[in-house]
Amino acid sequence: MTSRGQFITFEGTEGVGKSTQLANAADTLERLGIDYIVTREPGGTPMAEAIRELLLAPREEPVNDMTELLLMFAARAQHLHTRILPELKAGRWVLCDRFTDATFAYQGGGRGVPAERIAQLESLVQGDFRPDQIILLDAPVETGMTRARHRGELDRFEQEAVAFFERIRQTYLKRAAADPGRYHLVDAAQPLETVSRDVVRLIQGLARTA
Ligand code: Z5A
Repeated sequence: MTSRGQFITFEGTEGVGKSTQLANAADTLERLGIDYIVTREPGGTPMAEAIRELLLAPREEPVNDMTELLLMFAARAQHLHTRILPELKAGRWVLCDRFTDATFAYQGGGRGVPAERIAQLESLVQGDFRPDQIILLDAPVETGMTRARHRGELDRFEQEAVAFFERIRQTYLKRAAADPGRYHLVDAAQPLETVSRDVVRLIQGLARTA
């Protein structure tokens, strides 16, 4: 019987290096001969990617917090049930750039939606399903912003002020402190080679114990 794959998510504020370290983790799994897929939220399927475009596009019309929250979970329901769960069941590891921790951090910490509301939607969409391991890349907000903002036009989230991202960072850190068995805090302010080395070691450790 094929054993279920591991669901590993990468979290953190803007520009901390999630995409870079996800690629590094994928290379590590490749070298270890472990089957995996790489995906992201919001997104990961054609329909969920269409919802991502709706969510990220800057627009004149103010976006209601509940609209944003429900669209995040609509995209997640599609991604989880049509892609993530089948891949895990087939024995592949799933490396995902953001998941529900981002909702607690951005819509909860950032926008101020009560965590209990988010937890209700989490149960509705996911049942008991949660990431096996969460790699939280942490760096001062300005460090990430400086790294990310060479890219030109800012999306709707990137247009927010530093204080918004500060609340997000603190929410992530609190969640990590409350569940140290599942969260792996990586100091993402270090030079790229050092962060990459830390992530390789982490993934190697997870592969040994999976
Ligand atoms: N969102 C939400 O609100 N609620 C939710 O539930 C979910 C998401 C799931 C899209 O996310 C937006 O959706 C996001 C939150 C919201 N908005 N924001 N902000 P996204 O993940 O696609 O967008 P992002 O957070 O803005 O990611 P990013 O800007 O692409 O950053 P990153 O992936 O963390 O960083 P990177 O691309 O790997 O690295 C950025 C640059 O820094 C790049 O040039 C690297 O070469 C460089 N880098 C990386 N590491 C280092 C180190 N250690 N030193 C120096 N330079 C480095």
